[in-house]
Amino acid sequence: MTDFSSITGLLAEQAIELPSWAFGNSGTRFRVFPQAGVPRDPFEKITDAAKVNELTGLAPTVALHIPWDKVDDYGKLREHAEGLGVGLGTINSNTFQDQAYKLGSLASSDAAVRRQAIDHHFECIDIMNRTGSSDLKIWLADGTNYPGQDDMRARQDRLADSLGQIYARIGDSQRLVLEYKFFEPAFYHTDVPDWGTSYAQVAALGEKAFVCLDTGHHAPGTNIEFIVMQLLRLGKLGSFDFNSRFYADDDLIVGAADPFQLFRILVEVVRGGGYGKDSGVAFMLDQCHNIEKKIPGQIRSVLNVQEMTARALLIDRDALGAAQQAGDVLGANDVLMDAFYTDVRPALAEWRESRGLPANPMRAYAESGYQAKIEAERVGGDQAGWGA
Ligand code: LRH
Ligand code: MN
Ligand code: MN
Repeated sequence: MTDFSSITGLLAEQAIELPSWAFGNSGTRFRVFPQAGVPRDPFEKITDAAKVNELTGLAPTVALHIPWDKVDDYGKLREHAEGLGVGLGTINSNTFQDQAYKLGSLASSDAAVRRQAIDHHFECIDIMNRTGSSDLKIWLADGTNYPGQDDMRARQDRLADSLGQIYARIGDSQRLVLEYKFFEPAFYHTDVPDWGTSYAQVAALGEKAFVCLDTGHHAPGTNIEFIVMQLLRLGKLGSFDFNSRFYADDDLIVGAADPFQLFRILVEVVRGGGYGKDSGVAFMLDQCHNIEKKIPGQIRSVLNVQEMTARALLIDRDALGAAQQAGDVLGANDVLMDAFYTDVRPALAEWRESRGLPANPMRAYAESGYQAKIEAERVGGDQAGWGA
């Protein structure tokens, strides 16, 4: 197996964007459980995200969701972030909460509704220009609940037209990433249900448009690493929304439900050139911590990604290639599993310390007194967005 010391340079390049909404109150459609100490505004969400970065060195940017993170002065928000050593990242649009979008947004049959949704994206691009963000992430709740409810083909055409108008505003150093999800909130058909549809739409837009793969957005049993391989092969994997799930879009801590799947995904990321600061593939979390505390939830998440990345980087690629070439079925599988079963935690702890980071960021947070401080100081924390 590859030696740990030979992968630290690559590990040092790891950057995982945190979602601002992970720090706010959240829940399911049955119940939101408010927690003490949650942020009262976008500034405090960024303060918490910066804490995660301070203790892990892994999370240099924070994704915003508009309008959840709407502020009067984005320059001030940016300064606040930069003062804490982090930057503002992806801008996520939201066309799933306004009543106007009941029957869809960019794919709606109502031209006025499409106009409203397109204008919302123009506003998001204006915000990106002020925050210095490079990615506009679009996820659409568009779809239908009943067969025959609307013309699926016409919806696809309207979607293409709306996306084209938004794409025309994307700056030279900006990107549009289109996220797919197989169902929910629409239950019969969804307008961007899978990677193929997202790929078809972004390929038609041009070279600044990419696919976003949210790991929780597939049917059970889907081979997600195959999709990762294919999108990298096609040069269209723009970003990940990492989380884990047992059943549907559970938004649990990444690597919690199926660590082996996370490993297999990262193996394909590394294999396909999707890892590293110049890869063009953005790593993000998209999670909610409904019952656990938010900040340690995020720390656990970035550490899980780091641990699995280390294991994926440890694979002896030469031995793997030789076994594959020789048709050695079990030998090739052994090479992969050797890396998967390697406990990288002690080596990572030592390496963190050598870089002035806490060996155990979870413990460092628990001992920092930060949680008690925010619980005492902040009263009336914000919803993550849902049920607000
Ligand atoms: C949709 C989604 C999308 C949204 C986020 C809050 O399920 O994954 O990325 O922006 O949740
Ligand atoms: Mn997502
Ligand atoms: Mn989701």
